[in-house]
Amino acid sequence: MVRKLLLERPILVGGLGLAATLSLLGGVQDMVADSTTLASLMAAGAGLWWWRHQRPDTPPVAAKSVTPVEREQVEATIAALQPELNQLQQELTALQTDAVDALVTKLERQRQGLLTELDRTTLKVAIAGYPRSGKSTLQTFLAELSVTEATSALAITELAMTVETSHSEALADLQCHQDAVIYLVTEDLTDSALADLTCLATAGQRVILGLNKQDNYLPEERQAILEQMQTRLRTLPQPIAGVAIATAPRPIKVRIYDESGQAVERLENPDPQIAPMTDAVKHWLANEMPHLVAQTVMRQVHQLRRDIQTELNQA
Ligand SMILES: Nc1nc2c(ncn2[C@@H]2O[C@H](COP(=O)(O)OP(=O)(O)OP(=O)(O)O)[C@@H](O)[C@H]2O)c(=O)[nH]1
Ligand SMILES: [Mg+2]
Repeated sequence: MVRKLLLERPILVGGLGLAATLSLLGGVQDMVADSTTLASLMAAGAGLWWWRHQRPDTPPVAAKSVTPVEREQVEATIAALQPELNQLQQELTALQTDAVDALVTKLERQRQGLLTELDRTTLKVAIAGYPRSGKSTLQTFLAELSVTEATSALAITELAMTVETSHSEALADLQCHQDAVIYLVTEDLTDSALADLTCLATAGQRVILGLNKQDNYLPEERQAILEQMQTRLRTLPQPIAGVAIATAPRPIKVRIYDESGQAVERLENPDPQIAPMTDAVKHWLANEMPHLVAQTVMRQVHQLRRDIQTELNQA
């Protein structure tokens, strides 16, 4: 029965690993699914049908590209903060406010620090996502990458997004302290995740979206979710790539027949499928370091300007 159902769904072949593929093609091995797995597969198939019929495609909006930032622009913007700081010092001195020097010195130190930050040679990448989305598992692989890719260092931070709808603090943290963001989901984009991505894209942050645990889906479902995701990503103010990965695909049970016709069952661990993600990070490291760092520093400059303005408004 199980085998018959599997055979009736040739689309399964691509997603079940080599052992199962052989089983389906040549009858040498047999992929074994228990009744729970089968029920999940059928429920998932029904869910897919429903999902496809309930959700119209989001119409793409005119893409507003984010202007790339050059180092010189950042330096000029940092320099332009000096008169604002001087103005703050004068106003606070005129008001004889306590601790003028301490405040102005602190802000000036931050301003100088931004110039140093432009020379940073470590790429800061955050892995953000909901609980249990595979962030730590992916971090392990990327940490290996930073050892093998000798060009630049890589600093990876895991950032857990809560299941609440607003992530403003986490997003502010990402924008101020990270050069790029890997955003992990394990299902179709929720409105909350799309809001996060919109916020990051609007700030000009480099983001890649990973649909992790792709092994939880049949290939047809996975493709449908990925397409839906990519359609929604095209509505963002700057392009964000969406890729399907599996950082720790669950083991699959295979049945092998020996020469005497005896069946032996064993569990096989499929290889992780993370190449689209590691390729993206390698590309950032090799080709985009100065640009991504300049973008981050520019966001920090804007934050410092807002801080100075706040002090001026309160003076
Ligand atoms: N099926 C499947 N399970 C996965 C995959 N990647 C990770 N997992 C499992 O998901 C669980 C959570 O993985 P973690 O890497 O700890 O996820 P996390 O996002 O760091 O989790 P928290 O830090 O607790 O929020 C573990 O049991 C992993 O084995 C995958 O590609 N497929
Ligand atoms: Mg974790």
